[in-house]
Amino acid sequence: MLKSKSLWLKTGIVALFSVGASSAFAGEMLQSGDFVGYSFWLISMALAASTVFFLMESMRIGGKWGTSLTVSALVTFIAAFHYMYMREVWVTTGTSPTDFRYIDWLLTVPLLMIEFYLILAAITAVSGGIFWRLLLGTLVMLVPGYMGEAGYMDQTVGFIIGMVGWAFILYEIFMGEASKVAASQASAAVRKSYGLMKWTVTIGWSIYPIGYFFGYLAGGTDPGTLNIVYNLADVLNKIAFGLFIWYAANQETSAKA
Ligand SMILES: *C/C=C(C)/C=C/C=C(C)/C=C/C1=C(C)CCCC1(C)C
Repeated sequence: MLKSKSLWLKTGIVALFSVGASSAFAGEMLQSGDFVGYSFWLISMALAASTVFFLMESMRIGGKWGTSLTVSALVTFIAAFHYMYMREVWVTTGTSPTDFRYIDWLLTVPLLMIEFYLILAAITAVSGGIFWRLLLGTLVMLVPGYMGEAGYMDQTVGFIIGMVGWAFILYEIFMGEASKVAASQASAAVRKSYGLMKWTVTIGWSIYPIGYFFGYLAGGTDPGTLNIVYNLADVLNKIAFGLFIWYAANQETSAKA
């Protein structure tokens, strides 16, 4: 069992890197001095490396925490791929890879929301309603945001509806059922990681609507600045977010061993 699992893991990792490498050489090369391009490169590699780490740790730790770590690996895996394509768009056209960003968000943000459900489900019985409400909030936040950025909807209206979706998510994790379960039933380690995740969704996530606001509603920013800011935000919101879960998983399981 373990042998075949690690074989799959190794095959997957090799596949990831070969796709990464082939996409890296497909088009224009990175130009010296292109700092936005550098940030796409650095972060795509950091995401790929994080994927390997989360997968290995999910196998080592296993059980219910293994699932949370696998989901963290899926987030960084999906993002690593998108970063390779986004880098390509940036390096060849010098424009924002908006479509790739939103496709990435549409997949990774619901997975990040599942994590709130999973870390609570690892310690106690929780209702699926937590997950469904967070998913609903995600869609209300992202779909109008995309429609605004891509010109299918008025940019201000898209922004306002998106903000309502985000507020709904924040309500659930600060005052809703999820927060009550975390406060009453979680161990110290889970409470700590829940708190870090909650503040990431508040402060780390605020970078995207601020970028949207300055980029579209307040006169416009240059696409280079906007992309560096989004890229750095993803390091916190995808890699560090996964590490917060890893912290709880590690504490909980080593406390028992
Ligand atoms: C890994 C990617 C993440 C965590 C992306 C998060 C994206 C957001 C929090 C986007 C939020 C937006 C609003 C709150 C208002 C409308 C515009 C958006 C979509 C940029």
